[in-house]
Amino acid sequence: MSANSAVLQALIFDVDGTLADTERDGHRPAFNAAFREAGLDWHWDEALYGELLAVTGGKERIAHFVARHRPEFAQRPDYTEQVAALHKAKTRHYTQLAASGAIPLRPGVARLLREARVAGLRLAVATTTTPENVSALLVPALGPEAMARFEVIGAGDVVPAKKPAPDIYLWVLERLGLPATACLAFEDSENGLRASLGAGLATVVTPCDYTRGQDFSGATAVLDSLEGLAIPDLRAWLSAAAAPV
Ligand code: XBP
Ligand code: MG
Repeated sequence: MSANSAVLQALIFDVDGTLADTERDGHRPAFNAAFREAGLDWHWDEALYGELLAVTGGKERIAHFVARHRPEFAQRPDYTEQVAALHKAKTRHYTQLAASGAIPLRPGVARLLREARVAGLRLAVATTTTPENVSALLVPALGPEAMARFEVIGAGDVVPAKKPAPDIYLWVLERLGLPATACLAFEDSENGLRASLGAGLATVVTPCDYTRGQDFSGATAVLDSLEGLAIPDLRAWLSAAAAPV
């Protein structure tokens, strides 16, 4: 083995768009339900939501929408509390949707997680969504032990700067106690890829409906799905990514 070859020790997964089509099946409907419940006339249709996804983080996305489309709402003295309350309600709607089984995992995800565990790879999550959304998605799909499969879960506001900042990946790497060269990241979006590459991680991208067509330059591989992907492929890609050019 050459001094430059890297040994794969951990897989770090983005959640939204990567493990499931959560923006389509969960987040957008949950935002709209929260707006309706609050008596607001806001409705994010698919096209608008596609634009708003440029901003990661639900609270940040609401604030971005207000700045662009409802600037008068930001003048309310309780504006910050209103955004927090809307986001809390949105999370409640999202977790209810997920618990009902309405957000299936993408093809190949459950199998790859299983095979990774059998192969002795460590698993982690790096996401901008809230920790409760992660378990709400994974427990119905993978069973009650789902969360215990992941050694580190980096989620939500544990870092102040969300993707495309690399902070959440750096936070996860530090807790894993591993260098980026021993890990592979899995992402679905340009923002996510910028975050993982910024942390020095070789990254496999599986675009979802909302992110197809984005710029994935720098990715180790861009695939339709994780279906058919085997652990030896991942080991080979990591070695290739670490090899001198
Ligand atoms: C996911 C996001 C999140 C979700 C909403 O990005 O951008 O904001 O849309 O989650 P990534 P919250 O997949 O790159 O992590 O409302 O819970 O913040
Ligand atoms: Mg994503």
